[in-house]
Amino acid sequence: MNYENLLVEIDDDIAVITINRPKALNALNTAVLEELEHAFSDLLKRPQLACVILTGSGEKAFVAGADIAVMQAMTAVEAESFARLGHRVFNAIEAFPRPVIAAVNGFALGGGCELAMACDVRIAAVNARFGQPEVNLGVIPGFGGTLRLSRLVGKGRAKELIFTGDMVDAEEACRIGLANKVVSADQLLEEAGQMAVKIAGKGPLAVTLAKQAVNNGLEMDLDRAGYFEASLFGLCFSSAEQKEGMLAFLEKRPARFRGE
Ligand code: DAK
Repeated sequence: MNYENLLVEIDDDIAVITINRPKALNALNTAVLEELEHAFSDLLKRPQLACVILTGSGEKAFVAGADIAVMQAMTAVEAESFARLGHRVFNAIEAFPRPVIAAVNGFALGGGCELAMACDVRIAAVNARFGQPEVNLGVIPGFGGTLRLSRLVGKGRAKELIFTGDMVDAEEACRIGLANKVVSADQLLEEAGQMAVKIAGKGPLAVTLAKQAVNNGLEMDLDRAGYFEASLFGLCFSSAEQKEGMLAFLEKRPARFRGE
């Protein structure tokens, strides 16, 4: 499938999606959001897929936010529907059954930071900058930033970032839990690829269920989350991969989860 604003490369079991509007620092307009929604829904049709890497084109930006030129003239009704589209797409990425790694290659601001936070893991290039600068524009984060940032870095830090609109660099993002690791810009895709390959070698159902357990468990009280986790743990035992994983351990050999 060809897209106007995305590059999608699929190499066996790993997909790389690159948001490709470098002249506007990959800002998110309706077309980009709809294409992202379509691309992720298309990837659902590939049962062999192990992992997705999401990045931005160019050397400057992952995504510099929602497209300000588009938002500037919106009515309240249009703004609400734009925000709902963003929520729908980001929720689909968060719930995508395979891990999604954000390779943050520069500015991840506003909607760009929110997009990175909808991914499971954020690997930041040294030149990455994260922030929620919406208050500079007279709006609040509209694609889940108030929700996901406070869950990732805690309420106090999230409020500071959202109220001041300040950017943090990659090291600080890593220190506060917004990024998982910092790497040199020229190693970013390599590092993301290595993590994807590592994940691809694990039990695919186990990885999918682990993602569900973490994402859903965080929204439940501990009793319910524990019950949910136990159910998913039980479900693992209905799979061939649990048999293979445990047998391989006992036979002192690497597990073969993908029938190679
Ligand atoms: N939208 C549109 N174009 C953008 C853009 C953006 N977010 N960010 C950059 N660009 C464009 C610039 O206009 C410029 O275009 P030309 O002038 O060349 O045509 C080009 O990208 C290069 O940008 P600069 O010339 O500004 O590059 P610099 O290196 O000088 O600065 C920068 C880079 C990232 C610091 C700067 O571009 C910047 O501050 N950009 C805006 C960052 C920002 O404020 N991001 C947050 C956007 S607000 C909601 C739904 C969603 C949201 C809120 C509410 N509801 C509907 C309720 C989300 C809001 C946001 O994400």
